[in-house]
Amino acid sequence: MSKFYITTPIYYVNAAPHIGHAYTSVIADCIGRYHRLKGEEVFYLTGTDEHGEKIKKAAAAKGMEPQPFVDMVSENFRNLWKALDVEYDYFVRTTDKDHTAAVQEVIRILNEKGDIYKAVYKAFYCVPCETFWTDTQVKEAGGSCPMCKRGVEEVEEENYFFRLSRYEDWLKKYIADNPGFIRPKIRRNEVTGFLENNKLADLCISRPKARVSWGIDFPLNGDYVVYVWFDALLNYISAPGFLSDKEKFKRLWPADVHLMAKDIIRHHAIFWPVMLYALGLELPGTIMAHGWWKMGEEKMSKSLGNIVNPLEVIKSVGVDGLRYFLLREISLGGDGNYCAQALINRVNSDLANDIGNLLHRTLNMAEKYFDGAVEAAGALPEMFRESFGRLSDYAPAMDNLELSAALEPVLAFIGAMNKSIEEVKPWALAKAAKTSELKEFIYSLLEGLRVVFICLYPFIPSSAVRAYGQLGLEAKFDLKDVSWGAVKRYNITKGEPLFPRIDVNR
Ligand code: ME8
Repeated sequence: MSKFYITTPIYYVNAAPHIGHAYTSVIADCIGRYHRLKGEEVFYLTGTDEHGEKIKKAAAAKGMEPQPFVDMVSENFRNLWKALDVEYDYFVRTTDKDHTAAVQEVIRILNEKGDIYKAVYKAFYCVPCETFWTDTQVKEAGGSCPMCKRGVEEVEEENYFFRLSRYEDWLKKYIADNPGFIRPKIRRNEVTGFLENNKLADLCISRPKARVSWGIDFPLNGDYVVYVWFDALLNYISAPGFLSDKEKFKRLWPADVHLMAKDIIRHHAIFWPVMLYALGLELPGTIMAHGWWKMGEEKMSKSLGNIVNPLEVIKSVGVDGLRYFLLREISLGGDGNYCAQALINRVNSDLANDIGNLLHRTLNMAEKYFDGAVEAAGALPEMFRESFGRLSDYAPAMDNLELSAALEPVLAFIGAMNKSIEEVKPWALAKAAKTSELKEFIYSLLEGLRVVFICLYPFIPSSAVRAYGQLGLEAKFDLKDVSWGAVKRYNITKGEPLFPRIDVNR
């Protein structure tokens, strides 16, 4: 059985999750479910990033100690994934014992290889981004953090460094030789441009406890903790068992897809590959950076306070309404503007009018004309030959992480089926007692729906399960069943419409 290993970033627990976090996790869930449809062993890793100054400050602001605070916020993330049907396989927390031990072991290994040294460090630090910047970088950004534009602190202290610079030439060559490693192309160009214009500086991987106390003990010196990003990136190997389960690790590593938003591409496309290479480990298949959900011109972010709570959205459009909107509205890589009206329009048009209505009408007719029992009749009708054929574009698009594009042939087939009802006029066939023609037609709609919900399952899993219940089918989805004529007899159980129209004036 082949495996598929996908990750989301591990999210900071300084505040509750919002639509941006939901976006990444739902994309990863959709891709993971698709690979399960293909019969692969999927390992979907997510989790929370729980160390660093910013977390400690957030805990203090609530009058709490860091550990109970991170326990509480990490739980919020798990609750949201449950509400969003995000089916992960492992939830890593950077305060986990296994993770901590793996981080410390990695530092020992790299130290033995001569990749770690101690030196005085002078730089500017941005607490919200937990990132150091050089004098030039801060000057170029007009005296503030180049990433978030907020104020930075000047820091001068002794620290431990990882010899990133030693691997600069290797990294440049690796990126040049592997065009699919960083995606989309715009991010690949950004990273390549950065490497061409900047000498790769060694990475400061420790923080003195006198300044940052909430972190993993630095194994080479008890007066220090590990830099939060160095700690966090290692979750991708600690969770599949780098130290704790060698067999599992061998089976799962390397990750196939690391998914994240574009703002943390450099950490993943520069620090991370070098860390892995220095450790003698294989590199992940693809580092895929998606765009941002924005509110007007601004990125939706907890620090800007312009966030939308996914749990509130689920209350109005349902879990699959939100999932569908996030996955359909923007193609992976681009930015999107979050707008409640666009969300409602999308749910009403695609889900209620097109998909839900087709299912409901078909089930009504199956019940009315055949008491809900419809036997296999006829081959793939000529009128569906082209649109059904186009479904062969679905899997290549999904394999290539083009989720919104993968939906297009599915929606086109649904459109063709809706149109065929108007053209064939089954009510006229019934009136003329053309029973076999009528049965052939209703069977073809049921078969079409069966196939459509296999393709939609990764996007709207709970609705696909409900639809299968109404079609009288066991909800076992398999990509191999996207073929015509697999079900010999339908015994349908009509239920409530899958997607009631959302009334805007409610
Ligand atoms: O960066 N639009 O954690 P974080 C789209 N702990 N995606 C968004 C978004 C938005 N407006 N806002 C957040 C960290 N995201 C580190 C990661 S990984 C080893 C360490 C999503 O809590 C997106 O996936 O700031 C982004 O990369 C991530 O949340 C940042 O989460």
